[in-house]
Amino acid sequence: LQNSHTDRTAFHFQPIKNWMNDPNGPLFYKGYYHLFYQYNPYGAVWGNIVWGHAVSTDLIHWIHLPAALVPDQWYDIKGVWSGSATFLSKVNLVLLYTGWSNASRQVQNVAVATNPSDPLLRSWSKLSENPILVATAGINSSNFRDPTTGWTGSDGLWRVLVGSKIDKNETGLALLYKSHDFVKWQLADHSLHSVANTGMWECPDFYPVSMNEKKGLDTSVNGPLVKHVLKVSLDDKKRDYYALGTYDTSADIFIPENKKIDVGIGLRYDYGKYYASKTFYDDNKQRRILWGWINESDSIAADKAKGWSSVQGIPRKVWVDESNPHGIKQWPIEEIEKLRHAKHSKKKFWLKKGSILKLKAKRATQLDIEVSFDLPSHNQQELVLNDEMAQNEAQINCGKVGATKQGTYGPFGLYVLATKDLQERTSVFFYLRHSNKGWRTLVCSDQSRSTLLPNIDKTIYGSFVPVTKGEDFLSLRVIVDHSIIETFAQGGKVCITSRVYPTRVNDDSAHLYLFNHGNQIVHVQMLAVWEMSNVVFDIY
Ligand code: DQQ
Repeated sequence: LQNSHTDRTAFHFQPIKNWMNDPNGPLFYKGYYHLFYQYNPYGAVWGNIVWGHAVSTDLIHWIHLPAALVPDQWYDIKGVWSGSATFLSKVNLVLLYTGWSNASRQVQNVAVATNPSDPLLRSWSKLSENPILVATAGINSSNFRDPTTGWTGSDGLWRVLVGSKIDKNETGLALLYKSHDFVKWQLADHSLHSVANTGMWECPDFYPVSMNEKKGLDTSVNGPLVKHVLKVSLDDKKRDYYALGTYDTSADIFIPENKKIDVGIGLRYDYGKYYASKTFYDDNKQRRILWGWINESDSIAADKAKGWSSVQGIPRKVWVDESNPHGIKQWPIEEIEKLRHAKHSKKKFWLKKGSILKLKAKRATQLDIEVSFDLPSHNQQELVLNDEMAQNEAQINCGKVGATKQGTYGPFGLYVLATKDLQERTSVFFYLRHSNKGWRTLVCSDQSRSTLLPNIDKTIYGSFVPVTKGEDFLSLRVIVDHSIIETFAQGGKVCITSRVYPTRVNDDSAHLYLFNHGNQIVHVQMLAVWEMSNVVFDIY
């Protein structure tokens, strides 16, 4: 058995070859979106990290540029690690990043765009004052990294966060620094926020969200109809957690809406693979966009053999979930719809118990699928507080059910990247579970039969789905691109990203099915399947 060459994606962001990890400093400037990313120019495993760089006018078609930042100073000679971009003014753009120094310390540095008239931002110069932040008393220089985009407070001072932890009790925290010029910084006497037992907080991200509009907000905006999202990447779990809360500017602290689902112990951006993510404010379309790194589920040996590792998820627009005061919604940016063609759709039909319905799709390795089902009528939904306990329960439940066990309502959903005999298939489905308070909805992404290959992480992912009053449907959007499957349930309230490596599925032989293994008949309100075009990346 062999990984098929079709593992490489057709419309996700990937370098031509080699290793990639975190997205860094995304921004929009003079008509171009810029993506920087952690990149190893010399191999398909982590190491020798530089800032890879690519530009695009639509976030889909990319031009690869030479690396923007490479290790060439004592303070970053072992690696140019993650960081963010900040506009000090419309034409004054800086990057703030972690350097791994010659003495293996983590320090923060600034690079300035040296030719602001170049829309491709090809030249950067590192400040002579670098490093501008070093770990001081009480901070371990091995836990001191990933500065955020800066924002200004009412006092006009710049603020940034740096991820850290307190060693003795594994408290994760976001150190707060202030500056009037982005060069000389002062550590505040308290962190912006901390949560016990969450371990190292990598790649913090902190941004305002509007409570009454889907529009995004620039990073310094605050006010009565504004809440804030604090996201951290938990090194121990390799998962991105967020919380919605209030940013009290006078005290300079973040107050979560609900302490039980505080950062690191509550909601996740994605219940599959998704890490070290970062947002930026897109001035061009007044929205906030989220990028996330999706690593491989196969072995290092397999990555070396194929010569590359990791993809970036399709950028997502994020905004507050109007039906849930604690959560946000995420949806693939609208530009991706330009790749849709050859639509097959069907409306209002029944899926009998036990049915497996083959759907039309010529090239089922590259699809965008939307499907919605009627919410079973006597279904009184119990809303679940998606804390860690609930998350474990969801994952265990999805694992137990798999896509084959029969329940009352479900499992029903999609088999994607399936062979005709269903020996290989990934199942994305709903399953309704009864508890003494009513029904609860689970959404699951089951990789257990995604490939005949051994040595692949085939975890069955799952989460509870908040189905709120007035919602009489259950919906899925699933984007399939060879080895990545991104699921957006209930309009983007819950997301699950999976990596899969089928051996017998290629562009001509991949199949797509709808299935219902529940006891009850299921009504499909709407189904639409689009084939997706390939994207050609250019090299500058
Ligand atoms: N990746 C970077 C670090 C960051 C980690 C190094 C997260 O700056 O903490 O490649 O994946």
